[in-house]
Amino acid sequence: HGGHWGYEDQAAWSSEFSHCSGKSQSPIDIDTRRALYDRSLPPITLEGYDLTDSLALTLLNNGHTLQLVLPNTMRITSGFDNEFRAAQLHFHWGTKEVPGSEHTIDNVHFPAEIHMVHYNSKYANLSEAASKSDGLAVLGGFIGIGLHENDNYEKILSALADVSIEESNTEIPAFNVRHLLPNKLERFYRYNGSLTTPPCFQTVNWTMFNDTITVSRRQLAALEDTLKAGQHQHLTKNFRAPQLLHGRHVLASFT
Ligand code: 1SD
Ligand code: ZN
Repeated sequence: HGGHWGYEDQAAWSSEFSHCSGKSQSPIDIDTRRALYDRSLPPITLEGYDLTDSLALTLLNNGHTLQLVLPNTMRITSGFDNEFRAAQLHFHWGTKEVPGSEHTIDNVHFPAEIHMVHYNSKYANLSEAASKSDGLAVLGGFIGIGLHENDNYEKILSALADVSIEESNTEIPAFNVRHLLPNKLERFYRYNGSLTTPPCFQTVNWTMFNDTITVSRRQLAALEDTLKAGQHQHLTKNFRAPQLLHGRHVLASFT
């Protein structure tokens, strides 16, 4: 733990974490009419995401989010100037009343958001890369409500009760993590931003996929209701408000 912070006092993060008041912060609102189509954005290639259940993955509640630790054999081999390796994925969500995605599309929140955090292969690990200008690439997906259970999300959500207490963890069988992302990876937004949590390092090359992932209402409710932060509080509304662009441009891979 590097200092105490919470989502209730996000306006005060910068008093302890100076980067949080920088000019390239995340999340942002994606104004679809202002996004610039860039035909040269290369398609994203994922290798080693098809994990099998011979491997176990650690799932944990760190008091700020639900996180799945990923093996660094999962790599993004094209789409960026460098190769990136996976470190972890985690979620941001709200309540039944308040949709909790971090990014917004034309000022509208989605119910939840998934982040797959990757670090530049030229660095040894996530913590070394996190402060480097070319250190991180996060792949983000909007999560909405659909009619059907999402069997892939259920591989994580079925273990929620085992990590309801802050700082608890469990092991789950690995699975094809690619299936947590939308089917179509070709349609995405791209911009330069930051970690959305302290210390807010401005080192993230952000990708937000256009297509929404859907889970059932019951599955979303499980995410919203099961985890605790501290002894009595629910872990909920763990999203940061959209930050100013300060002249940044959002690129789109599609028209
Ligand atoms: O919120 C996460 C934080 O938990 C940590 O994983 C960090 C990477 O070290 O990334 C941020 S975020 O920007 O991916 N939300
Ligand atoms: Zn995140």
